[in-house]
Amino acid sequence: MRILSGIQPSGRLHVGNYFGMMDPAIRLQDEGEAFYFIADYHSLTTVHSPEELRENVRNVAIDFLACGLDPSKATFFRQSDVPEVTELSWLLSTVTPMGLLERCHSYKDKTARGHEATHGLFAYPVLMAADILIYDSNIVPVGEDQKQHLEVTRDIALKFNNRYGEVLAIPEPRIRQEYAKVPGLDGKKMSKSYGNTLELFGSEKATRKKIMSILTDSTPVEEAKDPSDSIIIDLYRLVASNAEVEAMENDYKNGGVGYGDFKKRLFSAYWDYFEPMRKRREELLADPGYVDEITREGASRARESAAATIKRVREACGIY
Ligand code: AQP
Repeated sequence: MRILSGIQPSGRLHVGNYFGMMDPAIRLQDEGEAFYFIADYHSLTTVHSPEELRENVRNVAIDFLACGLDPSKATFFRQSDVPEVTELSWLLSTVTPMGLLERCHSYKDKTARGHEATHGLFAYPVLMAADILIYDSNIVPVGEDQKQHLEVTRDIALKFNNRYGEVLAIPEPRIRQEYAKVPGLDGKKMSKSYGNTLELFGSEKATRKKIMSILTDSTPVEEAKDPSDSIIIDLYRLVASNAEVEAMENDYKNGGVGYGDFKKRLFSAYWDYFEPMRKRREELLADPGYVDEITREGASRARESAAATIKRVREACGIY
């Protein structure tokens, strides 16, 4: 079984990325042949500074390894180190109906938020289909926001196979429902570009400040509060034990505890949860050559697999 997933170097990774994609991907590396990549071609649609892109790529590599990606089990590489993927993207675009892309929420959402309406942003799902199909992927662990793009990938693969024969494997998304859409500090989907994230490896001071600034209603300390509609509890649930969550829910219902106290508990649970990963990250930061070596080796393995698919696809289309 081939498992594939990618993450954009469009900013610092956050707990939404972690619970939606990184943690499931790390768990799956024991169950099949895992291919995980840093989607730098994709992030060019929103990151326009070369220095920032290089820095982001480096941080994503270090952060993913720190979180538990094991290069002896998973192939880890940069998308752009396998340029065959852009060739496949073109070949796929010749079978992709415009209507399929016009229906995609992500393009509308990003242009509505002020991102430039470029062809790259519009055609993003085709490159994503190529990312997945070029490695004959079976399972793709993603957050809920990528579900539609996975459906587009499947439609494109079926279109291609209808035209040229059974050339491409049809992938399945793997979405962990309980973490499908991690909320940001403002209650909207946590997203690098919304400025509402809880970073995985922010400094202690900045993280505490972010958590303490979560907006709450003005219910006084002594009064009961509603635990069913609380960002603090939603985030706490990600990093605390069931008993701790239950205790916080009871304190909400019983009154007598203020939001400031709940936020302190959230900070402390969050900080403890990522402590081992922070330590591992420090070690990786001290050994930059190691990280480069991992992604270089990963790229060479990924490229072998991509070359075999491209050969098959070219032959199917009549390009020799
Ligand atoms: N809030 C989230 N909850 C659950 N999963 C999430 N993912 C992202 N945000 C959440 C999942 O993380 C993986 C990598 O995402 P990405 O960085 O490649 O792009 P994205 O989904 O667009 O993430 P962002 O933070 O929202 O980035 P920007 O702001 O740059 O667009 C994906 O599997 C995604 O589902």
